[in-house]
Amino acid sequence: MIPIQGYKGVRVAVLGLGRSGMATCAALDAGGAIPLAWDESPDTRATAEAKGIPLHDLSRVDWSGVAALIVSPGIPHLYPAPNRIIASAITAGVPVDNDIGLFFRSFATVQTMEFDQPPKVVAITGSNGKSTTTALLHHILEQAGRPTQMAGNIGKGVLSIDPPQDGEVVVLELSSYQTDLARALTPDIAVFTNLSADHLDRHNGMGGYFAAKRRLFAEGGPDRAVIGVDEFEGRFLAGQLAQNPEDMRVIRISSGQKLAGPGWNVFARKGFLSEYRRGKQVASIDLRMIKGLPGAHNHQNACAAYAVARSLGLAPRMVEDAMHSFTGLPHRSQLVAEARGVRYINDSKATNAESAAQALQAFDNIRWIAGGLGKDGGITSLAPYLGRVTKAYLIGHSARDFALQLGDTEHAICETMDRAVASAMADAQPGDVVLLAPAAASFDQFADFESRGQAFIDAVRTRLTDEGTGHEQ
Ligand code: UMA
Repeated sequence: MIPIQGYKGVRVAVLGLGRSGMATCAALDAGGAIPLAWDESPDTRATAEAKGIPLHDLSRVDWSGVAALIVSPGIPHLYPAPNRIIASAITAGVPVDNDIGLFFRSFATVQTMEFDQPPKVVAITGSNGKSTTTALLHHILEQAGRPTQMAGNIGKGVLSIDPPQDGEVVVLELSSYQTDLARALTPDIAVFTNLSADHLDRHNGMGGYFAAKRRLFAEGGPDRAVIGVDEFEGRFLAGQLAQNPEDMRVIRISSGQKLAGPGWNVFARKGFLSEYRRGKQVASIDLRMIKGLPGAHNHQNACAAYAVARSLGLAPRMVEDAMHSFTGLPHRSQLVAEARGVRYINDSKATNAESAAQALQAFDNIRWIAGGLGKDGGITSLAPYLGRVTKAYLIGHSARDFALQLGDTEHAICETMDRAVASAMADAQPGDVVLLAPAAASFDQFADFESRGQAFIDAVRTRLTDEGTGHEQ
């Protein structure tokens, strides 16, 4: 845990007692502050109380004795409408911050201790790929023997990390909710992967969403910025941050375009990652051979993680070797096993047609396990990718609806995950990919997309173990 500095003996209100709020209360306590903890859900309050957290009703608090209000990322402070407790703190003139702001302030203080190699913080934001980029970079650093921890939007509150060691690299995934409110944002290296419409209600449109992400690169910001330039906003941001086109503090990255500028560029094209500095190629990696990073979207993640690793002084071969042992995030293009030339991929996170499209584009000869609780429009938008599907194995509530939308694509109604895996495995030929990418929510048969993914993993591994074949990943 990172003890919070600067609030010793004073009252600090904490609204929201999920992952970030609980970590914040503990870190404030460790730094000698007096947390006033509250959550608007009675169930969560009961859970917090059971864990020994004293509660303080913030809807009735006298703000005059409160130094700051720390807010969880899921609670709106401005749009679509400010939460009423946050609004009352703002009206009373109380500073509103979040765990990310507290982290950067307290981490800077930790760094004044004696270190041969001061710890560094890498912060990764963007609309897509930030979790994979975060996990991949963390994996590369681990493989290279550098001390490293990861936290943030990837599921662990930033204040829960251990105090950093000498030479450590802390890798943080930050969402727009988190960057929007933090009162301190001072990473050593910051990454902007890409931009597409998301969370627009919380940011009052695309302009607000981009502005929230840009805060990570505010004037006087990171020593190095890694910027995806496949959208105009990224090109604009890179241009704003660089003193001139040769400025090596900005690394431009792309998936699909050859970047010919005179600065530092990393791009993936036709399955190859290339690094250019001042117009000269300095390294190349054959990404087609890296099984844990399939598809153009993952090639962009590879470029971003590679650019950061190079900024931290790692050699290209070391990065390439580490990429080979990356198995992906659980439930996102996760390579589960490989047996008799057949790969088994878990993309249970593909809960809608749009994200299933990403998965389908990444492979050929697909034996596609799909279905569940379908969304509006079903899978009609996936027609352009069905040529890659050898056969579909349909499960859950939407199985019959999906069957009607498959056109000429061969299919079987399997109902359950277990039967779908058994049929796909029996039919699969060397070179095939058995892909779970449901294009539907999981709630008809499972508690969440994680348990659905786990059911796929269990079904695959049990069968392979029974057969005595396969390499588990
Ligand atoms: N709450 C209120 N009042 C409200 C709304 C919520 O009191 O008006 C309370 C809820 O009852 C709940 C708590 O606030 O107890 C929830 O806080 P939260 O939603 O911020 O959730 P945390 O558990 O603190 O998790 C947050 C991030 N969640 C969100 O941004 C929604 C997690 O990202 C993150 O991993 C975690 O902090 C640790 O940093 C998740 C996420 O869904 C993965 N992120 C979004 C995304 O990726 O699209 C942005």
